[in-house]
Amino acid sequence: MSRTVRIIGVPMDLGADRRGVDMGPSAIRYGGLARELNEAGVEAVDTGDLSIPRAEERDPDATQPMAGKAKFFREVEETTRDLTETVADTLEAGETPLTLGGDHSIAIGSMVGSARDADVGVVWLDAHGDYNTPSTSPSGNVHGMPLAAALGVGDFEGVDWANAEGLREENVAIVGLRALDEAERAAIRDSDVTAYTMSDLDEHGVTTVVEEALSVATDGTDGVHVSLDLDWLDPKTAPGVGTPVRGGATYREAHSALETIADSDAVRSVDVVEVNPILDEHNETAELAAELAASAFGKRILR
Ligand code: EXY
Ligand code: MN
Ligand code: MN
Ligand code: MN
Repeated sequence: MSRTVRIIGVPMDLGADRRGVDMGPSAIRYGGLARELNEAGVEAVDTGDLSIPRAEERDPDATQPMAGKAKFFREVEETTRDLTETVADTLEAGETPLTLGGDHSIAIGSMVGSARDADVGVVWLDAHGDYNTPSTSPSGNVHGMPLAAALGVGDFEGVDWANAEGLREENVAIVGLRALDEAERAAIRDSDVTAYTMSDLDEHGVTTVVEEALSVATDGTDGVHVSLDLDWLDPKTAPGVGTPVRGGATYREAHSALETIADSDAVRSVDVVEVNPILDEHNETAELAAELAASAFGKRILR
């Protein structure tokens, strides 16, 4: 039986400093997402975009319910609640959610929704750890916090809308890390999250590292949530992102990683985030995002 993938656009830019990432879902669709998914042999249906408030109409500091700083916290909560329902309903209907960002704060909703009625592991492909909390964040930008939020770390403990019920640190693997803030580094080291840096990729190769990450994420779980931040790739290959960091995954490493993930047959839900068309060159980062999503669902040259 072929898989039905439901595309959910989340044009969210309130979790990041650079405007433009809200155009990501359109750019990825324009970059050939539906065609790519069909070539992967899945049926693609498109829900359209969730509605996101405009930054100009909101006060970033209106709600700060905890210590520290988290800009647009109320709006992030609204969007998270909305996406949580959409993702959970999609899974309940027997379909696979593919959430298009938008900034990475949207992954809170996709993880909470995916792990509502199931035990879920996470493979997090990102230059960054996204493990800050409002108290540790140097920027106050929630796109640097989604993993900590979903895992209930620090200030996020007991924040019901942000905590992913069926997700445990032991089943989270970050792959491709190369930029961490000081407090984030300590928090990840103290946690039961497994973190693979770019040096691990250098040393062992992408396939081995991703296979290990998958064994972390599938251990005792019902499936895997894959969160692909395009800044995981090297900025030469994926220039259209708001927080580029040199020394990332190459084009072939990225394809290989997502193909390995598809081979596991464990994919439950997927995010593709942080594509910023304003910073992109000829939509190439958005096209790459579409290609990599298809690889995650099994697209192969000989198929
Ligand atoms: N660690 C930095 C912060 O928390 O502000 C940068 C976070 C960037 C998050 C990106 C998208 O993955
Ligand atoms: Mn990220
Ligand atoms: Mn990132
Ligand atoms: Mn291949």
